[in-house]
Amino acid sequence: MNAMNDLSAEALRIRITQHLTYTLGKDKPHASLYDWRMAVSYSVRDLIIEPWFAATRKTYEAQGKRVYYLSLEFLIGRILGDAMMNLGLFETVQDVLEGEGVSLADVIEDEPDAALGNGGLGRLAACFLESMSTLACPAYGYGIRYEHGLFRQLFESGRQVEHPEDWLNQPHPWEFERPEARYTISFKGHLDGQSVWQPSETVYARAYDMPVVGWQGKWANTLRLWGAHPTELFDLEQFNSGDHTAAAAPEALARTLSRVLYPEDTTDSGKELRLKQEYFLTSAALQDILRRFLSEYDDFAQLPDKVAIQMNDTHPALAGPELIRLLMDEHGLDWNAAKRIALGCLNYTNHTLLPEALETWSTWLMGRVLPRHMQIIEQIDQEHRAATKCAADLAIVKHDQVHMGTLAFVMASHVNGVSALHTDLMKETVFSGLHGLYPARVLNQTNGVTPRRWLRLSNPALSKVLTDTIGAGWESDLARLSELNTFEDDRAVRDAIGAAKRHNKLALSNWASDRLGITLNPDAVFDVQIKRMHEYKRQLLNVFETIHRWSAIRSNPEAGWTPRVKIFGGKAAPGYFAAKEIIRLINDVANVVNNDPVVGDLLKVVYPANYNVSMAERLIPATDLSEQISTAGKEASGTGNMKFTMNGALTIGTLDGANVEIREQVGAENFFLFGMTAAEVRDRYLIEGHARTAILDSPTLQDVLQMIVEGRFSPEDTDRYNGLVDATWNHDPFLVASDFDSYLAVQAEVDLAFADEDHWNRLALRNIAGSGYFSSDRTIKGYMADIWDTRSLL
Ligand code: HBZ
Repeated sequence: MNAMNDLSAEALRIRITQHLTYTLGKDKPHASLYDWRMAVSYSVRDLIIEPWFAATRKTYEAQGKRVYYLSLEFLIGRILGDAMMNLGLFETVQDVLEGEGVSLADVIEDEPDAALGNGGLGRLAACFLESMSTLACPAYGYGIRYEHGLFRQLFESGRQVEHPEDWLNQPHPWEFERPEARYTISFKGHLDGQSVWQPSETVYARAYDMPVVGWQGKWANTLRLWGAHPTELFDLEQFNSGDHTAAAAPEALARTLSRVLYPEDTTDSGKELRLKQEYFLTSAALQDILRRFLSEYDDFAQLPDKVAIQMNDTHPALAGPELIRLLMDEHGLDWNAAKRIALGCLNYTNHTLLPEALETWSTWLMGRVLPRHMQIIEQIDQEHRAATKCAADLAIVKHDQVHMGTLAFVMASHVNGVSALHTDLMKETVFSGLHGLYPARVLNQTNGVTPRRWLRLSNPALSKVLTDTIGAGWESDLARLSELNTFEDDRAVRDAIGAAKRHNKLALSNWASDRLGITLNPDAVFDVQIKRMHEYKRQLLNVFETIHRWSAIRSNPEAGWTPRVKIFGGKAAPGYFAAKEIIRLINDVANVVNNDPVVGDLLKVVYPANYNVSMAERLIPATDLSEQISTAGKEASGTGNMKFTMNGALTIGTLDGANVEIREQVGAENFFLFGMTAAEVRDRYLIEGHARTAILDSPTLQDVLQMIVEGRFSPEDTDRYNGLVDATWNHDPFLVASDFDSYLAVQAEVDLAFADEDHWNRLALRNIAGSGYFSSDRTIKGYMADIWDTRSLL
């Protein structure tokens, strides 16, 4: 069934021992956990090389189109377990390590998360890479090899503090450095004559390749990450004369470019270094793409038939001007040809409509850092305005700002949103003008997630139930999960689904008691909200409900409550004050609730620090209730929502993003819907004092806010949340107050439904059965057919 299954445990044991001995220079009695992890990783990696080479050979032979996915973020997570699972090696490795007295779980846990992303956008890119390999779609991911990924979150007295992340502190066994794949990236300087760029700063982009293996090891693509290196060598003369700092300056300057990931998510940070990072990635990727193209072809007119470039949001939107520049200034094409070819290759995915996330750069900064690109952008803009006779509002450059969304839109063949609702809203709101000018350009590709990592790897208990029930093969054909529906009335199947969930909840409880010293009641509803901390995602609504529940239990502990465990996870951007206040409030509430003997086991609040991909893999399989409660119209899609559904959690959610499609797929009666629609939200904003009105209409919410201002959760500092409560009364930008009562009512329905265990298992079954649509394989097939025009090579 699978190329790697033939490998015997003995053969693998020999390979691992050889790496331990000859790569790591350790003998078994002295090998540490790290040594074992490295030896196992190298041994598994070796087995990817053959399919990787074979895929490259087939791609060259087919002479077809290649896909290039440009993204400032790839939130990959741990690699070893995923590679073992895709190669079908899990049991074999386990056997070998058991024989050596080493725990596979410990080995897997020893690997740091590759956190080269912030949240949804970066994790989507990682799921897409895996699906492109599974589908044998010839593709490269291009990104930056950040030395420090997303910061490590700690809580000090309930407050978030950020610590640097250091994943490259240890050798990274999955990458291959390619010193020969190196490009010069230029900045600043001036234009000679009309438009000959004389840059004053240069760095090298050096390639580091990671193989990305798909399901059953049939295909592997490459994730190529760029590291920045100095072009000027170390100044020995200065060093010898004693100025050690000045001697190292060029090196320091270059390396800052790939030093850290910007921790902002759905916000625009507007820093010069960020612009340089965006250009660094884009230019290196495009130079590499053109070099590869020229190694096989000689006529650039063919480029759009051989190359599809996907811009993951606007961060690589300099691809338009940069491709024009390379074709003109480096390869001698004229303007019209260069622009036509660039447009033919480029596509743009939008991930958010939030105004604060739409990137702009001042013409002053753009002109200083990239003078030639500023000139090209002006010309693209002039032609765009002349050809469409558009209103001034739709220009790329306006009020001395370059609008990257408009630039990306104008320079793309296809522009897509990430859920049906989001794409509709793009057309109706932020991009309505541009959509009117280019009506065939916008299309939808609803997001998906890889079922290999998010079900098979992270939830072996449920995976076994699925295979036992509907047979093997659902991992690469997730629509088959709908076959579960025919087992809805089979009590044994419902019980098995319930038992798998309980198994995962117990595992999570053990982890929570080891790591957080808190005991969780496995009979409680495990109610989970994990995602970036942002006001629009409304963690605040969830805390308010928690406070109400605590108070209601206290006033009548014998009322037959369904026990709850509220779990939160997520990081706030370091400068996002409002989000950080919500973090602190959650921790303060947890402190009071968890130490209240009156509520005891009926309510617990857990907020483990440093939520990341590995923690998601632990939490999602153990979740009963998935919180997807953003203000309608604000969450472009969501992808966590899909992972939960696949793992048999029920959703409490608004009609936002992909929740709409999840509800359609699983059936409205199996989904806890509440809150205003996007259209109602739009109307509500027009009502002056909407928050005050809603609060005055809700005695429960008044009580909750009162408890907070009285300092019930911050007795040592009773004024701590005055600002937050005041903002809720007077601003409430995401309509927490207006949706509060509706949310409470549906939470009560959840309690009732959960009390009937067998009924709940039936609802879980229907959710799993309806989740097949949300495989990223389906999404990638959509991109291949509608945007890239590429075919699978298997
Ligand atoms: O992209 C997320 C959306 O919020 C989420 O709904 C969606 O599921 C996911 C994948 O499509 N967006 C992001 O993670 N980040 C951004 O949209 C973003 C935009 C501009 C920035 C930084 C981040 O400057």
